[in-house]
Amino acid sequence: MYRRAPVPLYYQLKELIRDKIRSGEWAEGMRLPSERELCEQYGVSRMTVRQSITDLVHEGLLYREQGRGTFVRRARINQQLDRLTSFTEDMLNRGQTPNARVLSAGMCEADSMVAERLQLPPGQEVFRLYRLRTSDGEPLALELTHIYFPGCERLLEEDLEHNSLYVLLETKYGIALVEALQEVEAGLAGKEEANLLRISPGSPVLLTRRTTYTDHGHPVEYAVSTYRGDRYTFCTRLTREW
Ligand code: 16G
Repeated sequence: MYRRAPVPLYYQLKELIRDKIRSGEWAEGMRLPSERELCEQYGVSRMTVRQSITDLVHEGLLYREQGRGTFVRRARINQQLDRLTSFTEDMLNRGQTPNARVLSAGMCEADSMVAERLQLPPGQEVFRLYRLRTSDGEPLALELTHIYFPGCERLLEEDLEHNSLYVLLETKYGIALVEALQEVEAGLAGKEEANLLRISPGSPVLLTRRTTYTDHGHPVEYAVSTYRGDRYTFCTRLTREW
């Protein structure tokens, strides 16, 4: 710590902690030394330690557990937004084990939003699937998807807990998924969602709406997903056109 540096002490300590996490010296799930220990170790006041830690909790690098202490959070999931991938692919690419819990599955009448996105007349019967997506046992997202193609009711017989929806569509139903339009918006978790995602009600979430098209430009899927705001970072590469 450099007392004379123009950078405030709390900021220096924060960056020091960030480096320890980045380098892996402080591993995922590790409990931080107590406030008192940190004060002694770095020769700073309790206020300074508190401010650095609070900042890092807000940034999502650390989390507090009542009565247990402060811990290093698991690394966020960096989701690239330049390729059309499924949840299963994303998690397998990270070396993790994806899973799905089907909360409901059935045929329903398309409401005006679903009908518009899938370019169908309102009231058309579509397949509706609501799943909780987990990876290595950790709940990450809720996905509510609507699928339409002639004969989509056959999806009712599929095991969507153990199969990837995209793999089924592409291999068994011969539907080539080629592109999607996706929007991302900020939101807050409702009580039920929070419960399923194991976060506190009112926590920030990332709401995404995806319309997926076949090679003939027909929309086949309209999905609304709720991602945990504390676990996801969406990244995209931007190139400048001259
Ligand atoms: C992704 C998609 C979702 C799709 C699902 C299929 C978003 C942002 N992403 O999560 O639309 O239904 O993958 O996953 O909505 P699966 O092939 O693993 O079942």
